[in-house]
Amino acid sequence: MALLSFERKYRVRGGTLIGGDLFDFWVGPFYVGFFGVTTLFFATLGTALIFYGAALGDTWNPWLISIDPPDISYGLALAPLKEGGLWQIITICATGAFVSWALREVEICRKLGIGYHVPIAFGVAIFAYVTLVIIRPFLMGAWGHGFPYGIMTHLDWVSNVGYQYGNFHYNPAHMVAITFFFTTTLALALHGGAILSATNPGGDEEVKTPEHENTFFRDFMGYSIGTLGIHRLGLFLALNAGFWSAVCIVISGPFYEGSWIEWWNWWRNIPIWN
Ligand code: UQ2
Repeated sequence: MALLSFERKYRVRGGTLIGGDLFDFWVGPFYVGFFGVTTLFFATLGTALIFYGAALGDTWNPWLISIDPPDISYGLALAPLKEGGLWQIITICATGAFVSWALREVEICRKLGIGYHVPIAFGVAIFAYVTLVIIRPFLMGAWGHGFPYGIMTHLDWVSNVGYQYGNFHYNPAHMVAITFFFTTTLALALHGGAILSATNPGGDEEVKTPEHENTFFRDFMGYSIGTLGIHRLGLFLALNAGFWSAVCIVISGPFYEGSWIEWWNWWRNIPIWN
């Protein structure tokens, strides 16, 4: 189908999740939709509040600006704006914008008649963020357990919380998450290399086909996962990286308060060699 007739077939009303025809139109290349409007609302309000919070602080150095969550003593209550209330509203805006963005992706998928793989993938990233600033603080009984919104301060938070549980590198879910992150980069490097080598072979060589990609990996390691399979594997690896990151932080505090170094004593205590 030519691009223009494809556009005519696809750029029609319908497929919305809410509100029927409300905002069911495009602005230039961008689909708007109900969730485009809610994204814009939350993102604009959240960004404005970040600038307001920065103006209340004592620096405009971008590296040092920080919007901090409330003190632990506020528990799960709303805090005054300047005492962490801004952080609370900004967290609502961020979550609202991310979820709106995912639902706008869903509406576009429905219009196109494609699967929901992209919004589901984005949903796992949202889940990791929500675990850090909503689920874990809620389970621990205070919004103050969320991380501060600042370039340096969020790094300090990660470091402090990591060592509060001994050393996060001994956290088994952290180990699994890191392994998935690394394997994701390995798979994408292999895949990117495979695609570029076949489509852009250099010299006067003609463009090659997926058979060449399959044959390379069969000659090389006796196995080719296939052109569809490599994308399934890539999505699987990347989603697991985000998922196990969320698991590794949500078990630290709500379900285990000790040191992850000592956690491994269960292994030394197995009766066979104890
Ligand atoms: C492949 C294939 C591709 C690829 C890649 C492979 C034709 C163009 C990269 C090879 C990948 C394999 C065998 C899986 C490796 C496993 C891990 C955990 C990294 O076979 O099919 O399509 O891009």
